[in-house]
Amino acid sequence: ESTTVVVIGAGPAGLTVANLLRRCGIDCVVLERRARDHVEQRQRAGIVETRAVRMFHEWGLADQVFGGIPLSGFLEIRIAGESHLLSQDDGSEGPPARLCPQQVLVQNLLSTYVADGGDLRFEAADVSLHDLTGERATVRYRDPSGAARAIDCAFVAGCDGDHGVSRASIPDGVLTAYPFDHGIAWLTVLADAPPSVHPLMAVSPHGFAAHFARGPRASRFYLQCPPDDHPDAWPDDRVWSQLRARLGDPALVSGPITERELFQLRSIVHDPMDHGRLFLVGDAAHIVSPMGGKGMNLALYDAEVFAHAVSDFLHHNDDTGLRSYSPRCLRRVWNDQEFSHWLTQTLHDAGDHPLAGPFRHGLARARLDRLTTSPTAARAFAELMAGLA
Ligand code: RFL
Repeated sequence: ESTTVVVIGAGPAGLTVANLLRRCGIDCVVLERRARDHVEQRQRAGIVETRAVRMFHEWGLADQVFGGIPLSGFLEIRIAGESHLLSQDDGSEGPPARLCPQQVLVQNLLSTYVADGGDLRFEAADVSLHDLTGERATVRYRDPSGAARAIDCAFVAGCDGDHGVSRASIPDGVLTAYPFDHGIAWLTVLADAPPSVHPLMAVSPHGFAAHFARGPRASRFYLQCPPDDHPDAWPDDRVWSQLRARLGDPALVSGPITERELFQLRSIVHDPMDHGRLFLVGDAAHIVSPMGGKGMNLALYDAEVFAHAVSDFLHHNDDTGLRSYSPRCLRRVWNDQEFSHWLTQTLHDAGDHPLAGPFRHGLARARLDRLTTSPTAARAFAELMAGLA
């Protein structure tokens, strides 16, 4: 069997690559390890940044991929109970960012691709990559009946996340990893509770907390906690009382908690993002700490750069895009890492990050003061949030 591009993984990165390639008339096959139900129910990110919204508009896919409503236009930062509204107006023309839960984006990208006749194979086991530096690459896997299959192709898009097989197929010594650990964990709680009016981030002496909408009736909350903490130490009562204290909102409405997880705030960049015929896209190449909501949006960016590069090569015999894929993506990756790191430090140090100490606490308070009083600082922030800087 033969195709032009094999896409490994059907998350936001893989499904965007697949849809954009089809729009360019390029054949591809998507191989996903999990079942369709699992992929469609995975809840994570919630905001599609302005840049990515406009990208889907340009490709004529906006109507198909967006559920949800446009973002309120404001971000709320609450400091010791006092509210500051930051305008998300970045000064540009065109459609703004959208509240769109990741699973809704994934469901819509998936159904658009399949309705368009796209080839997507779930429960593909033991995927392995071969001949990545040869004339053609080969991808082997087992289909759900257990039969061994092989597809040869011109390119492989490695969209299988941080723990996937794609990056692991690159020989040792080719990539350099740049990891960073913030020394902070977040408890993340998904609840059937009314969403916040605006995306809300709160600084308090009890630690950082945040409240984001996940659709019209659900919310995702985050609570800073020590790296060695455990979700079992957070029964419902403690979650809600800590949220009320940290958000400075004694009247916060609670609801059934549907998910409770703890994860470490860490970041990593792998450089370069390609090897021979393999191109890493999204989380397979980089993880961004969640502050600032850049992880999924970077995946969408990489996907577009890759689709353009393959199209230029196949349709115009121009390999510039393929050769510049990694530096072009990495430039944005480091830009977003910097933003996310800056915001992570600021919002934790300004509250009660045990490692921060009084000097960093003072710096963080000064940054927030600047952000909430200088229109120029607020505008630069809005531009970064929008993905336009
Ligand atoms: P994904 O979504 O992990 O998809 C990878 C896909 O590859 C499949 N796969 C394989 N398939 C075949 N063979 C193999 N060997 C395979 N191994 C894996 C997997 O089953 C899966 O379907 O990566 P992708 O597409 O690069 O997308 C990245 C985003 O999912 C990620 O960056 C975001 O979710 C990060 N993130 C957030 N990003 C934002 O932009 N805004 C947010 O608010 C935000 N909140 C979050 C987040 C991540 C979170 N997690 C994971 C801790 C909140 C949370 C809780």
